[in-house]
Amino acid sequence: SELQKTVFPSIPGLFLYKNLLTQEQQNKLVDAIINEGYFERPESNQAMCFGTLPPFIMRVVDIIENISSIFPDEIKNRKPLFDQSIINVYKPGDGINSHVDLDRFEDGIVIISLLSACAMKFIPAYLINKELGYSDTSTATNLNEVIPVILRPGDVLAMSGPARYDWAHGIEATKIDIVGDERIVRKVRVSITLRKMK
Ligand code: AKG
Repeated sequence: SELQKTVFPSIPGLFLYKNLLTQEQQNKLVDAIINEGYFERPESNQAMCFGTLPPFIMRVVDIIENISSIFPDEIKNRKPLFDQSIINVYKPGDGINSHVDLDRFEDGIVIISLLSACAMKFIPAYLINKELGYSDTSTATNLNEVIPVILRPGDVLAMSGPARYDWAHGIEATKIDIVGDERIVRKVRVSITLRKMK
């Protein structure tokens, strides 16, 4: 299948690769995550790995490594490309506050979406720092500088440069996202965030 890359003119360094993972690849990832037992307790919604990432994640890293210009060369050529992963599980209505990823992580971050679509909202980072504090994205929805990015199962989002440092990203705590004339009823969503520690 042909690789589809969506760019966002106002957010340099933000690339969305729609449907990068086939349904089978997505199913294998979800099965592996369940089999690892990370989420056996109903209250657990986050699992972190450091160092050598598990084989089921490395299979996706292999796919990502083959995408040319996903990151600038100096990021793309580092070894390893990623040494930390966070798996997040969101029930319908769950979100994540708008944030810029911590400085302890290198530039060049990837988010893999599984099982459900959602809208991730990008807002200029200075709004978070200077005006909102660490606020939830619903506050930012009133601002006209919000850029919604619909993430669907199998999509891979890449952030580097301005997308990583100058824009904050978050997911509103809502069961339904409205983006233009699209209405997304959220199901359980799993994401895998890949980063490299400094
Ligand atoms: C983070 O873990 O820092 C995220 O931004 C995760 C975003 C997502 O789950 O899609």
